[in-house]
Amino acid sequence: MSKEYSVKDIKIMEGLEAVRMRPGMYIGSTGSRGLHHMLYEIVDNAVDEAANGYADEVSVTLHRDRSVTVEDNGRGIPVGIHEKLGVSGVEVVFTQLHAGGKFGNDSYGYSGGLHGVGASVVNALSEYVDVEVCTGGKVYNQRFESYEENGRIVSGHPVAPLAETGRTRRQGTKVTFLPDKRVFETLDMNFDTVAKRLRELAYLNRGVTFKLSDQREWGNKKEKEYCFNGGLSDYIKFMNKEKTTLYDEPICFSASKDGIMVEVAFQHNDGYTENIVSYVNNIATGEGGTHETGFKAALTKVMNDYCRKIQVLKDKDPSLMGEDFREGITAVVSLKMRSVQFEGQTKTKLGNTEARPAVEFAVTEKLVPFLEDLKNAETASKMVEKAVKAAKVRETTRKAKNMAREKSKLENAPLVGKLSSCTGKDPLQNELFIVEGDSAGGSAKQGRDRRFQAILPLRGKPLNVEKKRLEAVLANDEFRSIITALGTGIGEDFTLSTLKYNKIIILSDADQDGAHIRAILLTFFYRYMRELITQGHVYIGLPPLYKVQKGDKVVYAYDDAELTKVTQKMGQGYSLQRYKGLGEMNPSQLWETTMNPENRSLVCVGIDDAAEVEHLVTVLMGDKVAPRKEYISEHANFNKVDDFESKLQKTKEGGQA
Ligand code: 28F
Repeated sequence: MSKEYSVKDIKIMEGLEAVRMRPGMYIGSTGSRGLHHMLYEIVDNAVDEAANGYADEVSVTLHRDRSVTVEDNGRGIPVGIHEKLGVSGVEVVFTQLHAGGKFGNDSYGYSGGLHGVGASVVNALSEYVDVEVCTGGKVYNQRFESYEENGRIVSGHPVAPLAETGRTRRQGTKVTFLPDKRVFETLDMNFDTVAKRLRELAYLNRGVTFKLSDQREWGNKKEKEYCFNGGLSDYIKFMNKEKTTLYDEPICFSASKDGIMVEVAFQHNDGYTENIVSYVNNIATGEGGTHETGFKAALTKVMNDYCRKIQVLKDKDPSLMGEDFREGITAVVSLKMRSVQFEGQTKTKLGNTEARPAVEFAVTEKLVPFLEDLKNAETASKMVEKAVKAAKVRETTRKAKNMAREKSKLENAPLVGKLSSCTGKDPLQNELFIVEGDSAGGSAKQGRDRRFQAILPLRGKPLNVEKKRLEAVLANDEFRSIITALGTGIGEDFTLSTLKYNKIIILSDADQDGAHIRAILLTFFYRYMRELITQGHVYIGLPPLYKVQKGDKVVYAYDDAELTKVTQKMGQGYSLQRYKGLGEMNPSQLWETTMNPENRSLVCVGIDDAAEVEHLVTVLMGDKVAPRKEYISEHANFNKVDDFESKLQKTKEGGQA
């Protein structure tokens, strides 16, 4: 189907060609994460319409043929003809490559509804896109297709101009698209992943209803619906659900300054760690940035001023530290603003300097009157009391930390004695295996490549640090040897710059104890060295579960599914060994199956959904037994890695999520 392309058409197509040539530039990857970004681009446009107050419902449907439908009940994409481009607003949104592409030059316009930022990217990477707009009592449709024509790929080309196809009283936009199998490694959206993102959007956009329907399996239709009229306050309640909170209602407020809308909610629990999650335009800023800095600075200032005002702090007393006011805090900071600069390793750090004063303004304007309002006296005094206690313990912990640091320096040898370090000195090459048990530790020491692989055997279970203060952690030998071996310091002193190993690989048995040790180690890293996880340094080693032997042919299987394949291929007359623990393998087997980078498989631990991980750590590691029993009875699956870590985003080494 060829026709003369006008100069305008060629310019538009060149734009979409650019997307198809380098999809990773626009949606991050062509693996599972990139596929989900396709959906999120369209959902974001519907959310824009809702965030601007014109829609209150967004629905997502996953179809059998792997196409996806997103629908909102907003005003509908404009159907009028764009005066300069001579095509409808719908065609503009789906064929014009907006400069603001989130994954292009990482600026993203907001609130005033710079819609359709990513719609053209989705169009370029889809086999087809069907758009239906209901507005002004009429239904309009337009279809875009990507196809190959004499070796050339045409991307996202309108089959025909926007056409009026019926009448209706409804209004809104409905987009159905089929991601192009020539671009994506998988077309399988993950229901839980999508559901979690929609739940997060529901918390961030109060009062908007998000629906998800999975129609891919006959007879196994799954539905989810989220709507939180409490918005961020409900989000805080979700994250604090299993915790003992110091006051019943989260403190929440919002304010705008210089065109930046700031929303904040927080609530203290009786724990000792801080958990602050932040967003810009509904995008999680896992690496923090100027908005988080503003929140921390303003909270510290407002709370210290308040402590002085009520004479808890005398003039001669030093101010409390920010970390004292943040001990036990669960907080969410959500900004809506234009032309965002994302920075950092994974482009999830907010760089705009103007965001800091905007957040400081919101906290100062709203928290000061809150504290002074006598109806909040109980809450205010709980916050002050918690901070004063934290400051006292900090003082003693500082001494304990210094002592521990001195001790670890002084006793470096015996402490590190447990550690079999490697000869190589390049942190980027080096790997530290934290191995459960002395016998496995012994095999790992003998089997490893000592040029770049260090071994730290753990004797028994380390301390569960959830609900423990820092000095208890520092007093625990196992963690002291890990802290010393890694070289990063801990908590507030943590710095990645002195990390001695690029990969920290947890090797534990594939049984309940192994899973528990893994969970304890991950809790420790999550609580006191979180950047090790967010920067992708923490891995879980996967030892084989089975050894299948026939004659001198030996094949290892890493899970039940693989065992079936291996035994089918092996045919009759094979012998089967089920490994109960790492200690059953001799050094060369352990090396071959689990440590040799050539053929081992590792799971990289990441945090895809901070709120979910926060919630899980509390449920599984906290001191309340009932919710843990309930969760485990629902989810336990101790044969595989999928238990506690399953909520942490996992990617195979060198593979996709
Ligand atoms: C299922 C996905 O994409 N919803 C959208 C709108 C509404 C407007 C709009 C969108 C042209 C280029 C500005 C309507 N009336 N859901 C969606 N709803 N885009 S996308 O305008 C796009 C303009 O950018 C809209 C008045 N103003 C804006």
